[in-house]
Amino acid sequence: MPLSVKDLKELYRIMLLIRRFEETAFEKALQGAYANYHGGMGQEANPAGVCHGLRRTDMTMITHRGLGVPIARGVSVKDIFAGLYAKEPSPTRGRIPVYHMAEPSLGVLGGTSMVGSVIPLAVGSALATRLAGRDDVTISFFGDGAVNRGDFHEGVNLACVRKLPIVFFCENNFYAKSTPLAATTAGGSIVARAKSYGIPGERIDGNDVVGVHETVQIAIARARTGEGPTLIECETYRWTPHSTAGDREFARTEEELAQWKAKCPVMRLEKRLLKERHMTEEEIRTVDEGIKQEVAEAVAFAEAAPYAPADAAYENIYA
Ligand SMILES: Cc1ncc(C[n+]2csc(CCOP(=O)(O)OP(=O)(O)O)c2C)c(N)n1
Ligand SMILES: [Mg+2]
Repeated sequence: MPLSVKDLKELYRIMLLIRRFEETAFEKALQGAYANYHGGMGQEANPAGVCHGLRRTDMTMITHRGLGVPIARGVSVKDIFAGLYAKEPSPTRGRIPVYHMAEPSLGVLGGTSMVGSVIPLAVGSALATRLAGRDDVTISFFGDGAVNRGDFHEGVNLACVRKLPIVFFCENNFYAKSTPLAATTAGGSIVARAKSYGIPGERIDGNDVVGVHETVQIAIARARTGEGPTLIECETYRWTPHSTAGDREFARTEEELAQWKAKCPVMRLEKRLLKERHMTEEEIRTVDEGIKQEVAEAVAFAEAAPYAPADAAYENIYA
C-alpha cells in the first residue's frame, strides 16, 4: 500500500526527532555527561523506515549505533536520556545504558556488546514468537562489521532452516571502526549471501526512507505469513566518528563524508514534502522547534533525575 501524506509527515517527524536527539546525545557524551556514545547521525532513515507501521508486539533488536530504533518504536526521549545518564526513571532503572537499552512493552529487546552476537538472540526471539503461536515478526539490526562473525552465519542459517519470522537488516555504513568493508568481506556484497541461504536479498538506499520502508514491508509480510527470512543490505553512512572516545578515522575522508551529507535522508524527504506542497517552510520550522524543545526538556529531566537506590541492582536477576 502506498504511503499516505500522513505517513510521510510522520516519517519526517521521526527522522528529525532522531536527528536532533543524536546531535545532543553525541555532544553531551563529548562533554563527559555519560559514557562513550556511538552516534547514529546520518543513518536516521533506517530506524524510521523499518519501524514505521510495526505492531507493538513485533520485536526489534538493536546495535550499538545510535538510539533511533527505541525512538522510532515510541520510547520517549526523556526515558532514553535518563538511560544514558544511568538514572532511575529510565526503562531499565539506570542499569543498562546505550546499546542494551530495552523496553519490551514497545518491542525493543535491546542489544549486546559483542558485535554480531545480537543476531542469534534475534533468531531466538523469532523462534519464541513461533513457539508461542503468535504471528509477530522480529527485526534484527546489525552492522556490516557483523557479517563475517560466526554469529551471523549460525543465526541466519538456523532462521532459514526453520523459516522463522525474521528480517535481517544490515546497516552497511561501509566501515567497522576504521576498517573498510572491502578489506574484510568476500563475495562482492553482503546481500550476495542471501543466495547461499536460499532467501531473498535486497540492497537498498539508506538515504531514502520511503524505499527503506517499502522494502522492509515486503520482507515483513513474507515473515508474517510463514515464508521465512529476508536479508536486507541498507547502504548508509555515519556522519560522526565511530564513537565519542576519540577513535581515529584512518580510512574515511572528508570528501566521502561530504558526498554522503549531500544525500541527507532528512533533507531528502523535507524537499519532497515542500515540493509536493504537503508542508510549508513554516510548518517544518514549527515541527523542528517542538522537537528541539522536547529534546532540551528530556536532557533537563535526565540531569535532575535521581539514581536508583543501590538495592535496585539486585532486582530482576536469577541468582
Ligand atoms: C566481537 C567484537 N569485536 C570488536 C568489538 C569492538 N567494536 C565495537 S563496535 C565495532 C565496529 C562495528 O562495526 P559495524 O558492525 O559495521 O557497526 P558500525 O559501528 O559501523 O555501526 C567494533 C569493532 C566488539 N564490540 N565486538
Ligand atoms: Mg559499519
